[in-house]
Amino acid sequence: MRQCDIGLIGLAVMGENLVLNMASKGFSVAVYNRTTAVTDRFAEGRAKGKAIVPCRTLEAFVGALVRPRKVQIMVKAGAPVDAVIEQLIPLLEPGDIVIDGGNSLWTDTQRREKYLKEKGLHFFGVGVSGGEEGALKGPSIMPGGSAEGWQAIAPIYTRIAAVAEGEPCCRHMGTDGAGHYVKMVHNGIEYGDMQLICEAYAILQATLNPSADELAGIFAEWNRGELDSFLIDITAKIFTRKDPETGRPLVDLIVDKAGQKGTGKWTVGHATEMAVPLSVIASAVEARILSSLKAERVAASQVLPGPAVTPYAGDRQALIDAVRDALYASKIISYAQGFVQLGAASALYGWHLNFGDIASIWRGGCIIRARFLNRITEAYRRDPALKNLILDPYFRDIIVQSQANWRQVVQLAIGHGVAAPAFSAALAYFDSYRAERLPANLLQAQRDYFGAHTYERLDKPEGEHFHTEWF
Ligand code: NBP
Repeated sequence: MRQCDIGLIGLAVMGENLVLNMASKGFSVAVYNRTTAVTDRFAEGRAKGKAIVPCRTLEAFVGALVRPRKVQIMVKAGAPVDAVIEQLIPLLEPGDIVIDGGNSLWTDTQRREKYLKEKGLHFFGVGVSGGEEGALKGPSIMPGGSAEGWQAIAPIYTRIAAVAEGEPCCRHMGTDGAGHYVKMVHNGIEYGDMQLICEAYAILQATLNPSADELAGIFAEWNRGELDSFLIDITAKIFTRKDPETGRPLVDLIVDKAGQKGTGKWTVGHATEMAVPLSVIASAVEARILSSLKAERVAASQVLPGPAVTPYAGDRQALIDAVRDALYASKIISYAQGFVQLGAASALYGWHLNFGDIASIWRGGCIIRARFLNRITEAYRRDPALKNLILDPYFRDIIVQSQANWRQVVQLAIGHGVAAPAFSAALAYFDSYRAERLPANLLQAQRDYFGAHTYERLDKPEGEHFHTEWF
């Protein structure tokens, strides 16, 4: 049997397409799937005539690989990954490399890396973004694992990754769970981006009531500027799609209940655990949860009236431009928060994440690919120790210039009774972060009042604690 460069277990949507991507780049791939019929169907279908070796047992699969063996697992995240690892261990030899390319929780990856290291095996947690099409044509790839293991797998993963401005969208992120963590935050940022776009849409609808064709034009126009990104582009295209049955814009017929798989919640949960404000992404996760309460919302809409609304009488184009500015400023805040989270996790786990590299590998292949990621890379190249993206001169200037429009749009949303939780959270973060003084003095007094938690005083040295008998 031909010795293959790499093997992949799990021939569902992502696995199949990754295998075809690898084969198209000149790598030979052994494949295995728990249900043999799936392997057979693939072998007889899309894999036919390609350097893809279908294997019906794990023994045959492992035997088909060149050493050190590289085995990518692409099965459902969670217990299935552990099950496959357990089956592989007796078949592998020290120095072999196991790669989990699914959306695994980074702490699972850390646990698995430690476990396999004790057995002399390398374990890589590889974040893969881009969905089905990305997997086939070139995803953004975020690998985490040992430097030694990376040497062995780098030629394959940098070759199958998307290419942005001549550079592969794949860099070694750091040890153990670093790759899966970065992928998780990527997904959180994706949640934020999508919610911000939806709020821009909701505000435009409430104030200007544009047609779907007009909305398509607005988003297409935005996509020609700094907002140029995959998500803005597909949004413009979505508005152009007509339902063949009714002739109406398809988007108007889609039920307003959003689903989610969990990576957004993981991102927000760990940010909170590390005391990192992640309000834009948190708002996005909550907005999806609230949207899913459709029956409750419909009932509430009958008994909870909103404000009396006067039609928007201002300049139409000026408002469209203002919404664009509010969207961009809010997006910058969302990324600023996400990168602060990455910094905190990097310090916590000793990953030495390179933020400029991270922004640059998100430029291609993945869902959040966008022109403005270049600006983030530049900001971190200017100052690798940058505490917060909004302190970088480029982003600071944009936010300051957008500020009036941003505030006007949030006020309009509030006045019209339109929920804009992510826009509002972004603006509140900006106003809190730039505040020399917050009302936390009163909060500390309250804590001291009921719990004798003590407080510090502005007129006394830092670190000196005081308590008052309030009653
Ligand atoms: P799924 O997440 O739907 O998993 C299906 C695969 O897992 C099948 O090959 C199935 O084998 C296998 N499997 C299961 Br389920 N339990 C198993 C077990 N105990 N032992 C062995 N194999 C088992 O596939 P997917 O949508 O291709 O996603 C794969 C991974 O990539 C996931 O972690 C996902 O979160 C991640 N991801 C997905 C996307 C996307 O757009 N879909 C994007 C980025 C990342 P069977 O055929 O025998 O049932």
